[in-house]
Amino acid sequence: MPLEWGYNEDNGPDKWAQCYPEANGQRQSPIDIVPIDLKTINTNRRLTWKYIPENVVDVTNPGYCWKVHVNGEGSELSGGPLEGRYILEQFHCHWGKTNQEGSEHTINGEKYAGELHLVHWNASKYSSFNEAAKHPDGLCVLGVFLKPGRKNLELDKIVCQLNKIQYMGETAKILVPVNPGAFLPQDSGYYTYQGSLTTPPCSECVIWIVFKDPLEISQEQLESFRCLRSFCLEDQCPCDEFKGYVKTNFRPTLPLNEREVKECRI
Ligand code: 3J3
Ligand code: ZN
Repeated sequence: MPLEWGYNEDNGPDKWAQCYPEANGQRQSPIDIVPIDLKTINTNRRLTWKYIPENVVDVTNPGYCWKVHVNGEGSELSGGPLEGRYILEQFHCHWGKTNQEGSEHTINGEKYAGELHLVHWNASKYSSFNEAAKHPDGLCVLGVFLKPGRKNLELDKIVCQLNKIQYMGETAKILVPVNPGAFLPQDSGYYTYQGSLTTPPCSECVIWIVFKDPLEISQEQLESFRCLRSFCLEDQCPCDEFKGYVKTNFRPTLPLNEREVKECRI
Protein backbone atom coordinates (compact mmCIF):
# COMPACT_ATOMS: atom_id res chain seq x y z
CA MET A 1 0.00 0.00 0.00
CA PRO A 2 1.76 3.23 -1.10
CA LEU A 3 1.93 6.17 1.30
CA GLU A 4 -1.11 8.50 1.06
CA TRP A 5 1.24 11.50 1.13
CA GLY A 6 4.72 12.11 -0.18
CA TYR A 7 6.91 14.55 -2.05
CA ASN A 8 5.76 14.07 -5.63
CA GLU A 9 3.62 16.34 -7.82
CA ASP A 10 0.41 14.53 -6.94
CA ASN A 11 0.89 13.96 -3.17
CA GLY A 12 3.46 16.56 -2.12
CA PRO A 13 3.56 19.18 0.67
CA ASP A 14 1.18 21.57 -1.12
CA LYS A 15 -1.50 18.83 -1.04
CA TRP A 16 -1.06 17.63 2.55
CA ALA A 17 -3.63 20.00 4.08
CA GLN A 18 -6.40 18.24 2.09
CA CYS A 19 -6.12 15.27 4.45
CA TYR A 20 -4.15 16.85 7.33
CA PRO A 21 -5.70 20.25 8.15
CA GLU A 22 -3.02 21.12 10.75
CA ALA A 23 -0.60 21.48 7.80
CA ASN A 24 -2.32 24.86 7.23
CA GLY A 25 -1.64 25.96 10.84
CA GLN A 26 0.11 29.07 12.11
CA ARG A 27 3.12 27.35 13.77
CA GLN A 28 4.30 25.05 10.99
CA SER A 29 7.81 23.74 10.32
CA PRO A 30 10.29 24.05 8.77
CA ILE A 31 11.06 27.77 8.54
CA ASP A 32 13.73 29.97 7.02
CA ILE A 33 15.96 31.28 9.82
CA VAL A 34 17.23 34.85 9.29
CA PRO A 35 19.93 35.44 11.94
CA ILE A 36 19.99 39.23 11.56
CA ASP A 37 16.32 39.31 12.67
CA LEU A 38 16.91 37.26 15.81
CA LYS A 39 17.01 38.11 19.46
CA THR A 40 20.16 36.56 20.90
CA ILE A 41 19.78 35.24 24.41
CA ASN A 42 22.64 34.05 26.53
CA THR A 43 20.65 31.38 28.27
CA ASN A 44 22.20 30.47 31.58
CA ARG A 45 20.63 27.00 31.27
CA ARG A 46 22.99 24.92 29.15
CA LEU A 47 21.34 22.43 26.81
CA THR A 48 22.46 18.97 27.94
CA TRP A 49 21.90 15.48 26.53
CA LYS A 50 22.71 11.88 27.48
CA TYR A 51 22.08 8.79 25.35
CA ILE A 52 22.62 5.04 25.81
CA PRO A 53 24.25 3.70 22.62
CA GLU A 54 23.13 0.14 23.43
CA ASN A 55 19.48 1.28 23.34
CA VAL A 56 19.37 1.83 19.58
CA VAL A 57 17.00 -0.89 18.32
CA ASP A 58 16.44 -1.02 14.58
CA VAL A 59 16.23 0.96 11.34
CA THR A 60 13.10 0.95 9.18
CA ASN A 61 12.01 2.30 5.80
CA PRO A 62 8.60 3.99 6.30
CA GLY A 63 8.53 4.87 2.59
CA TYR A 64 9.93 8.39 2.81
CA CYS A 65 13.20 8.17 4.78
CA TRP A 66 15.20 5.88 7.05
CA LYS A 67 14.12 5.95 10.71
CA VAL A 68 16.02 4.51 13.66
CA HIS A 69 13.92 3.50 16.68
CA VAL A 70 15.47 3.91 20.12
CA ASN A 71 14.49 2.59 23.55
CA GLY A 72 14.50 5.96 25.28
CA GLU A 73 15.05 4.60 28.79
CA GLY A 74 18.08 6.25 30.32
CA SER A 75 18.26 9.01 27.71
CA GLU A 76 17.77 12.63 28.65
CA LEU A 77 17.60 15.98 26.87
CA SER A 78 17.08 18.98 29.12
CA GLY A 79 18.05 22.62 29.77
CA GLY A 80 18.20 25.39 27.20
CA PRO A 81 14.60 26.28 26.24
CA LEU A 82 13.17 23.07 27.71
CA GLU A 83 11.19 22.58 30.90
CA GLY A 84 11.61 19.09 32.25
CA ARG A 85 13.16 15.96 30.75
CA TYR A 86 12.73 14.84 27.16
CA ILE A 87 13.69 11.31 26.09
CA LEU A 88 14.79 10.09 22.66
CA GLU A 89 12.20 8.20 20.58
CA GLN A 90 13.75 8.00 17.13
CA PHE A 91 16.05 9.71 14.68
CA HIS A 92 15.72 10.02 10.92
CA CYS A 93 16.91 12.12 8.02
CA HIS A 94 15.78 14.38 5.17
CA TRP A 95 17.68 14.89 1.91
CA GLY A 96 17.39 16.05 -1.73
CA LYS A 97 18.09 14.69 -5.20
CA THR A 98 21.31 16.75 -5.35
CA ASN A 99 23.59 18.23 -2.70
CA GLN A 100 22.23 21.72 -3.47
CA GLU A 101 19.05 20.98 -1.51
CA GLY A 102 17.78 18.58 1.13
CA SER A 103 17.62 20.37 4.46
CA GLU A 104 14.19 21.38 5.76
CA HIS A 105 15.22 24.48 7.70
CA THR A 106 17.20 27.08 5.76
CA ILE A 107 19.50 29.90 6.87
CA ASN A 108 18.96 33.16 4.96
CA GLY A 109 17.33 31.02 2.29
CA GLU A 110 20.38 28.76 2.00
CA LYS A 111 19.78 24.98 1.93
CA TYR A 112 22.12 22.26 3.13
CA ALA A 113 22.40 18.81 1.54
CA GLY A 114 20.35 17.23 4.31
CA GLU A 115 19.04 17.49 7.87
CA LEU A 116 19.17 14.91 10.67
CA HIS A 117 16.29 14.96 13.21
CA LEU A 118 16.54 13.48 16.71
CA VAL A 119 12.96 13.24 18.01
CA HIS A 120 12.40 13.43 21.78
CA TRP A 121 9.21 13.52 23.89
CA ASN A 122 8.38 15.22 27.19
CA ALA A 123 8.49 12.38 29.71
CA SER A 124 8.16 14.81 32.63
CA LYS A 125 4.57 15.68 31.62
CA TYR A 126 3.23 12.93 29.36
CA SER A 127 2.90 9.15 29.52
CA SER A 128 3.96 8.24 25.97
CA PHE A 129 5.28 9.60 22.68
CA ASN A 130 1.85 9.50 21.03
CA GLU A 131 0.25 11.30 24.00
CA ALA A 132 3.03 13.90 24.02
CA ALA A 133 2.50 14.54 20.28
CA LYS A 134 -0.96 15.95 21.13
CA HIS A 135 0.48 18.86 23.16
CA PRO A 136 2.29 22.08 22.19
CA ASP A 137 5.32 21.20 24.39
CA GLY A 138 5.12 17.49 23.77
CA LEU A 139 8.10 16.94 21.48
CA CYS A 140 11.54 18.41 21.04
CA VAL A 141 13.38 17.76 17.78
CA LEU A 142 17.10 18.48 17.45
CA GLY A 143 17.94 19.43 13.86
CA VAL A 144 21.47 19.03 12.52
CA PHE A 145 22.35 20.24 9.02
CA LEU A 146 24.30 17.80 6.85
CA LYS A 147 27.01 18.77 4.38
CA PRO A 148 29.15 16.55 2.13
CA GLY A 149 32.65 15.97 3.45
CA ARG A 150 34.32 13.33 5.60
CA LYS A 151 32.54 10.03 6.26
CA ASN A 152 30.81 9.89 9.63
CA LEU A 153 31.85 6.57 11.14
CA GLU A 154 29.02 6.48 13.70
CA LEU A 155 26.42 7.10 10.99
CA ASP A 156 28.01 4.33 8.91
CA LYS A 157 26.65 1.83 11.45
CA ILE A 158 23.20 2.84 10.13
CA VAL A 159 24.19 3.32 6.46
CA CYS A 160 25.61 -0.21 6.22
CA GLN A 161 22.14 -1.56 7.09
CA LEU A 162 20.24 0.44 4.42
CA ASN A 163 20.69 -2.29 1.82
CA LYS A 164 18.44 -4.48 4.04
CA ILE A 165 15.59 -1.92 4.03
CA GLN A 166 15.48 -1.01 0.35
CA TYR A 167 11.69 -1.26 0.29
CA MET A 168 8.95 0.46 2.31
CA GLY A 169 7.97 -1.54 5.39
CA GLU A 170 11.32 -3.33 5.77
CA THR A 171 13.21 -3.23 9.09
CA ALA A 172 16.75 -4.26 10.07
CA LYS A 173 18.09 -4.71 13.58
CA ILE A 174 21.01 -2.54 14.69
CA LEU A 175 23.31 -5.01 16.41
CA VAL A 176 26.07 -2.62 17.45
CA PRO A 177 25.84 0.34 19.85
CA VAL A 178 25.23 3.68 18.09
CA ASN A 179 25.76 6.94 19.98
CA PRO A 180 23.22 9.58 18.79
CA GLY A 181 25.32 12.14 20.69
CA ALA A 182 28.03 11.64 18.05
CA PHE A 183 25.77 13.41 15.53
CA LEU A 184 25.45 16.59 17.61
CA PRO A 185 27.93 19.41 17.09
CA GLN A 186 29.88 20.14 20.26
CA ASP A 187 29.83 23.77 21.43
CA SER A 188 27.65 24.92 18.55
CA GLY A 189 25.12 27.65 19.08
CA TYR A 190 21.54 26.90 18.10
CA TYR A 191 18.25 28.47 17.06
CA THR A 192 15.01 27.58 18.86
CA TYR A 193 11.33 28.22 18.09
CA GLN A 194 7.90 26.64 18.47
CA GLY A 195 6.81 24.61 15.45
CA SER A 196 5.39 21.36 14.14
CA LEU A 197 6.14 17.94 12.71
CA THR A 198 7.40 18.44 9.16
CA THR A 199 5.50 15.39 7.94
CA PRO A 200 1.78 14.60 8.20
CA PRO A 201 -0.14 14.98 10.47
CA CYS A 202 2.07 18.14 10.89
CA SER A 203 0.97 18.34 14.54
CA GLU A 204 1.95 21.64 16.20
CA CYS A 205 3.69 19.94 19.10
CA VAL A 206 7.41 20.54 18.57
CA ILE A 207 9.96 22.74 20.30
CA TRP A 208 12.63 22.98 17.61
CA ILE A 209 16.34 23.27 18.34
CA VAL A 210 18.37 23.70 15.14
CA PHE A 211 22.14 23.63 15.58
CA LYS A 212 24.16 26.25 13.72
CA ASP A 213 27.13 24.00 12.91
CA PRO A 214 26.57 21.30 10.25
CA LEU A 215 27.67 17.68 10.49
CA GLU A 216 29.88 16.31 7.70
CA ILE A 217 28.92 13.03 6.05
CA SER A 218 30.41 11.52 2.89
CA GLN A 219 29.06 11.76 -0.64
CA GLU A 220 28.64 7.96 -0.59
CA GLN A 221 26.59 8.16 2.62
CA LEU A 222 24.35 10.82 1.08
CA GLU A 223 23.90 8.78 -2.09
CA SER A 224 22.99 5.67 -0.09
CA PHE A 225 19.94 7.57 1.25
CA ARG A 226 18.75 8.23 -2.32
CA CYS A 227 18.74 4.48 -3.08
CA LEU A 228 15.85 3.76 -0.69
CA ARG A 229 12.59 2.88 -2.45
CA SER A 230 9.26 4.57 -1.67
CA PHE A 231 7.11 1.49 -2.24
CA CYS A 232 6.73 -2.06 -0.87
CA LEU A 233 8.42 -5.03 -2.55
CA GLU A 234 4.98 -6.48 -3.38
CA ASP A 235 3.70 -3.26 -4.98
CA GLN A 236 4.29 -2.29 -8.58
CA CYS A 237 7.12 0.19 -9.07
CA PRO A 238 5.44 3.59 -9.49
CA CYS A 239 6.29 5.04 -12.89
CA ASP A 240 7.49 8.32 -11.50
CA GLU A 241 10.47 10.35 -12.58
CA PHE A 242 12.78 8.58 -10.16
CA LYS A 243 11.29 5.06 -10.55
CA GLY A 244 10.14 4.97 -6.92
CA TYR A 245 13.38 6.05 -5.27
CA VAL A 246 13.27 8.38 -2.24
CA LYS A 247 15.20 11.15 -4.00
CA THR A 248 13.64 14.05 -2.11
CA ASN A 249 11.94 14.11 1.28
CA PHE A 250 12.18 17.68 2.55
CA ARG A 251 9.22 20.01 3.15
CA PRO A 252 9.67 23.57 1.84
CA THR A 253 9.72 26.31 4.48
CA LEU A 254 6.52 27.82 5.93
CA PRO A 255 5.80 31.38 7.17
CA LEU A 256 7.09 32.36 10.62
CA ASN A 257 3.87 34.31 11.28
CA GLU A 258 3.81 35.73 14.86
CA ARG A 259 6.53 33.46 16.20
CA GLU A 260 9.89 34.44 17.68
CA VAL A 261 13.10 32.60 16.87
CA LYS A 262 15.76 32.79 19.58
CA GLU A 263 19.47 32.40 18.97
CA CYS A 264 21.26 30.72 21.86
CA ARG A 265 24.89 30.15 22.61
CA ILE A 266 25.25 26.56 23.79
O1 3J3 B 1 5.17 9.69 11.44
C1 3J3 B 1 4.57 9.16 12.59
C2 3J3 B 1 3.17 9.61 12.45
O2 3J3 B 1 2.40 8.51 12.12
C3 3J3 B 1 2.63 10.22 13.67
O3 3J3 B 1 2.39 9.22 14.61
C4 3J3 B 1 3.57 11.26 14.24
C5 3J3 B 1 3.24 11.47 15.71
O4 3J3 B 1 1.96 11.92 15.83
O5 3J3 B 1 4.93 10.93 14.12
C6 3J3 B 1 5.28 9.68 13.81
S1 3J3 B 1 7.00 9.69 13.56
O6 3J3 B 1 7.57 9.42 14.84
O7 3J3 B 1 7.39 8.77 12.56
N1 3J3 B 1 7.40 11.16 13.10
C7 3J3 B 1 7.40 11.57 11.75
C8 3J3 B 1 8.55 12.42 11.37
C9 3J3 B 1 7.57 12.18 14.07
C10 3J3 B 1 8.76 13.00 13.83
C11 3J3 B 1 9.01 13.29 12.42
O8 3J3 B 1 8.65 14.59 12.19
S2 3J3 B 1 9.84 15.66 12.06
O9 3J3 B 1 9.20 16.91 12.32
O10 3J3 B 1 10.90 15.31 13.01
N2 3J3 B 1 10.39 15.59 10.61
ZN1 ZN C 1 12.21 15.05 10.27
